[in-house]
Amino acid sequence: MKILVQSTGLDIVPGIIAELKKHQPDWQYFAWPSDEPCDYVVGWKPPAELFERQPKLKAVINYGAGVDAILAMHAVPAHMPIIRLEDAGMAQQMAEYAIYGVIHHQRHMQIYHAQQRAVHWEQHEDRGNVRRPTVGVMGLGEMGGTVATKLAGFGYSVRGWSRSKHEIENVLTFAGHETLPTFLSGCDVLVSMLPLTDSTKGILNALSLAQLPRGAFLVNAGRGGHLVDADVVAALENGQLGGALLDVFHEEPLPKDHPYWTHPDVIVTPHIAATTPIKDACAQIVAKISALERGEVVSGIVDPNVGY
Ligand code: NDP
Ligand code: OXD
Repeated sequence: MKILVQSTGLDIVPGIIAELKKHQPDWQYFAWPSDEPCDYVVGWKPPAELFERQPKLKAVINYGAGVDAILAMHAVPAHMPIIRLEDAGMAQQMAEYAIYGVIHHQRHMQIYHAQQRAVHWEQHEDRGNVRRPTVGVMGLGEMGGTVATKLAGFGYSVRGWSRSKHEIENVLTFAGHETLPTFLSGCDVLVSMLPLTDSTKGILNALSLAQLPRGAFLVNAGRGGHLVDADVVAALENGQLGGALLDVFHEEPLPKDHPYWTHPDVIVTPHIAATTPIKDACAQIVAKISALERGEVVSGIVDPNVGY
């Protein structure tokens, strides 16, 4: 078996090859660019040239959970399956990221950080009336499903929204676009873990943000394209949004003059909500390729028509 490993932007190819070898020392590995005809490519944003130079490929393994970038490039031939990573150690990180956002909002951490900078001591906890926020999770797949379950386990009142109906213990679930206003109306904290598709692009805009309770907090770890940035900034300015924890952006790195950088109620992180852990990812990649070679059906096959 010959595996081609490619990456755009990050120098992770040697590490991936070393890790794959630990699982399957008998397979042969090639770093892109290579014209050695390979059976599978493990890649992140592979260019069209790769597919022109690799006529024997049977499938592409996307080295990540999100497939919006690979689909937008239109480089993968239509007949070739794209298989994505499922969880692979990312969902737990996502849950940690979401819980951080919820606690930041619930426990007034933005105020206390500002107070510390001003050397000012003042308590804002309302001890007589402790109310935990209701958290809404958009997207109930590998990431969102875990996030919702862990938040519910932590004692939060949790609601979730997805395309098809999900049953998750202790989570109030909603499905479909017609339920979006009802779902949003109960979310003191909104956590988005959606994939970026034609249906979800710009989904968080002036109209949908207005359906949240006033002062709601937004956590976005899906993709920047879910937000209409001007509407988010306006909602922060007029108090409809109480703050935001943002990990993903239309343009990455986030341009230096973007208002998110300096807004007092926004925390910016550089697309680190969940990074792909090489060990888990490579174990999953080897398992998927081995299953494909045995003629088995594998999970995580992307449907290009729906975009995830
Ligand atoms: P999944 O495919 O497992 O889950 C996607 C979820 O979104 C599903 O529940 C799906 O509904 C729902 N969904 C899709 N389209 C719609 C729609 N139009 N309306 C309502 N719900 C919809 O993906 P993952 O959970 O693995 O990953 C989600 C995204 O998280 C990735 O695509 C990526 O963008 C992002 N991500 C970000 C990272 C970061 O570090 N910031 C790291 C990893 C991922 P249904 O269940 O009905 O199909
Ligand atoms: C992913 C990501 O999609 O890192 O895996 O965002």
